[in-house]
Amino acid sequence: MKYLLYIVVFLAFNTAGAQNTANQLIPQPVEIRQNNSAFNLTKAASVAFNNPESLHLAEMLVLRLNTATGFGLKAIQSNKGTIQLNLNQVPDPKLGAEGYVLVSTARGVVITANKNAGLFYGMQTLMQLLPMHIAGKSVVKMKWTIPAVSITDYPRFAWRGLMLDVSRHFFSKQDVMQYIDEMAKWKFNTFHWHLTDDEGWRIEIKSLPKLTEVGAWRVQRYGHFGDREVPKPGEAASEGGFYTQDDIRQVVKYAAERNITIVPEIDVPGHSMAAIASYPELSCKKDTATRVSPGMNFIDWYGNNTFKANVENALNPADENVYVFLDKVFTEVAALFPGQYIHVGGDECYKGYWAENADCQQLMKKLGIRHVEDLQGYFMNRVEAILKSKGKKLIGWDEILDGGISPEATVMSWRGIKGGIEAAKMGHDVVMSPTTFAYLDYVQGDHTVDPSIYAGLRLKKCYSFEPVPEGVDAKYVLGGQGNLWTEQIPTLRYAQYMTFPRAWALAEVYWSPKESKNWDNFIRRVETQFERSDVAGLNYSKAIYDPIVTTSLKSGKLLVTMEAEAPGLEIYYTIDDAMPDNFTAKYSQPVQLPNGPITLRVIAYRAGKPIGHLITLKRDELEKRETK
Ligand code: TNX
Repeated sequence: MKYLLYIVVFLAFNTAGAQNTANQLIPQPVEIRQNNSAFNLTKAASVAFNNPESLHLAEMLVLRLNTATGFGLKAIQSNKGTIQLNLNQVPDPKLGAEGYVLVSTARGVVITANKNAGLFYGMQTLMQLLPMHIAGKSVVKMKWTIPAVSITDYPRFAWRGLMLDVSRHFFSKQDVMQYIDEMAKWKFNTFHWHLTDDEGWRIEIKSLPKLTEVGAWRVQRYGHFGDREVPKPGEAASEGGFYTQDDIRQVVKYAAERNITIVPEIDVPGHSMAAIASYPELSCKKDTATRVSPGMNFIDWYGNNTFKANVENALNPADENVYVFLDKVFTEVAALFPGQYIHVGGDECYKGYWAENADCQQLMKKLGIRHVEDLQGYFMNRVEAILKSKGKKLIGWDEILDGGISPEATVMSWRGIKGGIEAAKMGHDVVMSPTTFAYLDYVQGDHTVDPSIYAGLRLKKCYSFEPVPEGVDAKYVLGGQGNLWTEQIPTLRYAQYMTFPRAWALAEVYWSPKESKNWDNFIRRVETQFERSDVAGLNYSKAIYDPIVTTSLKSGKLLVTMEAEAPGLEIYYTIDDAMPDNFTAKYSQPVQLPNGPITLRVIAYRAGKPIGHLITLKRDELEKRETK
């Protein structure tokens, strides 16, 4: 009883101080005007759609509204309803295929669009306009108020993607659908599904059963991915999984209902150890002892994009059987995915085994190729011909430019934006997903707090991304993507942590007008989305509350700078081996570290309460991060 009273008091307080959700939207709409009233959703409301084609959308909306409100609302086909989903009879050219207009008044909400995709995005905005409890999974008794607004909204780019790597770690069909669901909420429309790599082949190919009988499974290993012990001879492979073709069809349909096109990736000719473990004859050495990599270290990196693979993981470009194999693979892949693109990888292919192979040498002679690197061009052109014969367009990582590729090929720029610039200047369509702004596997906070990986990428850096580089004709930039490689990501919940909030920054970069970009405004909205995510049970990183500690050398002394991405933080620190709190030194300007075996301890506070992680850095670590 006392508990109930508490809830009632809490809710009364909560509605009185209801937040203005119109200021919280991500991505920021093109145009939003707020009027001085509000709509109150009650159980007397109806959800109506004017065109039978939109029935599934109305049903989806009703399901989501009913879950949290318990109102039992129904979807009806009608021109009148409290919440109205209307397809335009005469298309509004400004809105294109994905835009929408949302008008809420005291009487109700009307969403209009040219196509279902636009209605769907209007619905996502509506969900964000409702109080955050709408994202919950059980019924809450409260006042469901929507501020009165007029929104006109449409995307800046047609390609707004996220990539999920399901090879390094396998994610179940349910996980993938949940990931797709989250993407849709932030108006992403392209799901790049990285289905094959050295660590597992994840898509059933009926004409090549060993790809999943063998290639989907690796020996069980624990611990840091990349340092794991190699498979022992005869050791059983029990870890992994794959999607049946029925699974794939189900995911494709689920995505399509959420306006998401799936771009499947079959990564060739490199990154192919799982395929070679299944069919060793596809490689140069044809080593029948080849196993799916369990996350072992088999590549020596020399920097500057040069490396050596100590285990062969590339298909043999001189073997006609390889193209027969690829034809079978792409026949089945093309039939499963209705989208126009198939991603063929092309990245990080080690060609040392090609150079030693007599057939490859002969092929090079025949083609007049001097450098083995250029054999990749030959291979990619053969792959493109296969895709064309299936009615599909080729997209690949920026390495597909090496050795020449037809102008119709689309280039995904990952090694910075250089490849994208070069490709666009050659007249290729490009998708921008550079490591420098869009690699969601990189560490978002301090690498002594968050699990360390190749590099770091802060939220603010993601948000600062401009996908159309100076001097590039915007018409060649289809859009951009965030890439979630999963070497270090074993679960969906951790995948969410790595994806958000950075994917919100990218969602806004790819959707909202360039002119409306405003970090201070964005970071405030991120914090309101944190609250909504807590209600929804969505995981995200709070690295914006962790101090960013950088150092430099000044007259032989180490100077330490501390800042944080979230607004309104106070940073407290110690250098005397005491635990910091809001009574120890408060950071206001760069601190010169005295000599000696010093450890810096830092934590941020807001409104008198600690927030974020305690960061502990010894002198040698501080020296290492010296930026100059
Ligand atoms: C490079 S990006 C790769 C991936 C790794 C990633 C890690 C790309 C085309 N290839 O195989 O997972 O770096 O950040």
